[in-house]
Parts: sequence; C-alpha cells; structure tokens
Amino acid sequence: MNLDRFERHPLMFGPSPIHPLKRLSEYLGGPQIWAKRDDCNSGLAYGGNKIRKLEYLVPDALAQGCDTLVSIGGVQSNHTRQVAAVAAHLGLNAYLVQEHWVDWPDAVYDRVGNIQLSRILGAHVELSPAKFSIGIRESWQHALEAVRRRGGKPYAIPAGASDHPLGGLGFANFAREVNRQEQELEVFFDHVVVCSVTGSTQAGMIVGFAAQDRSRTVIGIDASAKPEETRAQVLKIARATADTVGLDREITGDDVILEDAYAGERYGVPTPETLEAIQLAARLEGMITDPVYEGKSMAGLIDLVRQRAIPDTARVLYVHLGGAPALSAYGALFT
Ligand code: 5PA
Repeated sequence: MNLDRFERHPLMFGPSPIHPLKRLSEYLGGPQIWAKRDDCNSGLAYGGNKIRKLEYLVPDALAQGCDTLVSIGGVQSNHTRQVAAVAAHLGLNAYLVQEHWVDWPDAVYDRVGNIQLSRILGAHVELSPAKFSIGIRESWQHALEAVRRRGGKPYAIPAGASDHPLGGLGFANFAREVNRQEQELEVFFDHVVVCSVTGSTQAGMIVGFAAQDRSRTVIGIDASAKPEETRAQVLKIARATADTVGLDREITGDDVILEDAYAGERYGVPTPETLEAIQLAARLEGMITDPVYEGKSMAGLIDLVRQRAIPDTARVLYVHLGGAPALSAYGALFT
C-alpha cells in the first residue's frame, strides 16, 4: 500500500488516543475492550471521523483553487458540522444542505447540536425536505450550481465524505496509526468494531488493515437501517481505495462484515438497546456516545460480547467516531 504519495493536510491533534475500557470489560465479563477516540481527535468543532477523512480531501480542494466546500447530510449531521469547521479553519466558505433524514419530535431539533455549531461556524445552512439516502442528491447539485452562479468555485464533498475518490484514504491511514500505537502499547487488536453508514470509514480501515501482516476482524455495525446499501457502498469504496493505494490483493465481499441487528427500524432513531448502551458507556467509563451512531455500535459491541460472538480471548478495539454534539437535539430521551 502506498499512501504516502497522497498529500495529507493535518487537521488533527496527532494520533487519537487509545485507552482500555476496564470497567466496561469487567462488567461484560468477556474480552478486553479498548477504545480509540476519534471523537476527540481534533480541536476543530469537537472533531470526529470526518476530520480524518478531510485531511486527504483538503489538499485536492486547495490545489483546485476552490473557495467553497459544499456538502450534505441530515439536520443533525456531524459530517457537515466538521466540513463547516474545516472551512472556517482554512478561510473558505461552507455551503451545507441539511436534509430531513430523521423525524424526531424534539422541538429544538433544528436549532441545537450540530446545526447550531455549523451556524456559529459561519456556514451557509440550507434546510431541504429530502429524505434519508447515502447517495448523490439533486439538492446537492443545486447547491453546487448556486455557488457557481455567485461566481464561487465549489468543492463537492458527498455525504460523509464517502463516495469520493479520496474518501477511503483517511481510514486507511488510521490503520497505520493503530499499528504504530500497538507497538508502543504492546498489544494487538484482533477485533475492531466500527459504526457504518456512508461506508468510507469501514472501507478505509478494511484496506489499511489488509495491507498489514497480521489479519484481524473488522466488524461494521450498521446504523443506516439500510444495510444492503451500506454494505454495497463499503465494498465499492474499499475496492476503489485498494486500487488507489495499490493494495497487493483484491478486496472481496468476505472482507465486509456488517452487522445489521442494531440499527433499529430507522436511521437516526434509537432503540431501547441504544439507550442502554449509551448509559452503560457513560456510567461505567464516563464515555459519551450518541443515539444515532455510536450508541448503536456500542449496543452491537455489548451484544456480540454477551453472545460470545466475539471470543473472551479477543482484544477488541472499539472505534469511537464522534457524534456527541447531536445529543442536545435528543434531550427528550433523557428527561
Ligand atoms: C458517522 C457518519 P461513515 O458514514 O463513514 O460510515 O461513518 C458513520 C458514522 N459515527 C459513525 C458518527 C459519529 C458519524 O457521524 N455521519 C454522517 C453525517 O452526516 O454525520 C455521514 C452520515
């Protein structure tokens, strides 16, 4: 794998921390569980997994002389908030299309959390009635046109910075980072658990870990509630990324493990198990997860350990991708 031929614009503090989740591991009575904290990887508006992906898109945007980052997500998108922060940091504009991905009754849903932060960060925030999809959208094309009409030069970033030629590189690099930290910590994580929706986080990891000598199991936990679409997108991005970085083997469907039992019926709506997982991680570890993404992947981790689907002898790395800024939009859950 040759990742070094791609320019990376550093946006993180450095490697994100890895630490053991001792009380959670003891409580579950199974394998040793550790966390890698991409939820606090950067000083840019609380950070998260998109900051890591954007490290590889930013040099491309700057090289093209673009002045506006254009992107798309739900009203409480973490991704668009991170695009807004990166734009501010670089002195660029951000144009965000926020779609109606989730029906959620909290009265302040479109005023607090991520969307509030994006507004504070100075992004142009446009609300759109379109429903949840991880694909390319019409409203997004309109946004690109709007920027052009005003004489600006847009840089198009798809949902989750995923379906983009450079979208998988950030998490391929993540795999190298984990490998270096493992040497320092003298530990090897044979199971990696990660939340998946638009796919390039898991896809990048699959490629990055496949380039290493020792094999490990990357378990994606679907939070899209459309697992077939997410699985197909993970495979597509992993294959394209493998090609881009010159991985010396094919990526196949067998490389993509996506557990579909934890998303509940709908994207963005937590299940009782999601809430239990959020409370457990908070009360045992002081670690905050959210009802849309990491609460679901934490619920998946807990259940897979309880079922012994992850063996007691495993060393598990739970990858925390961020998302806590959405919590205030879900205030009603915790009253
Ligand atoms: C998101 C995504 P992928 O989209 O790369 O599969 O990552 C899933 C994921 N955890 C996991 C958190 C906290 C996330 O924010 N969020 C999206 C967003 O618009 O915020 C892209 C959907």
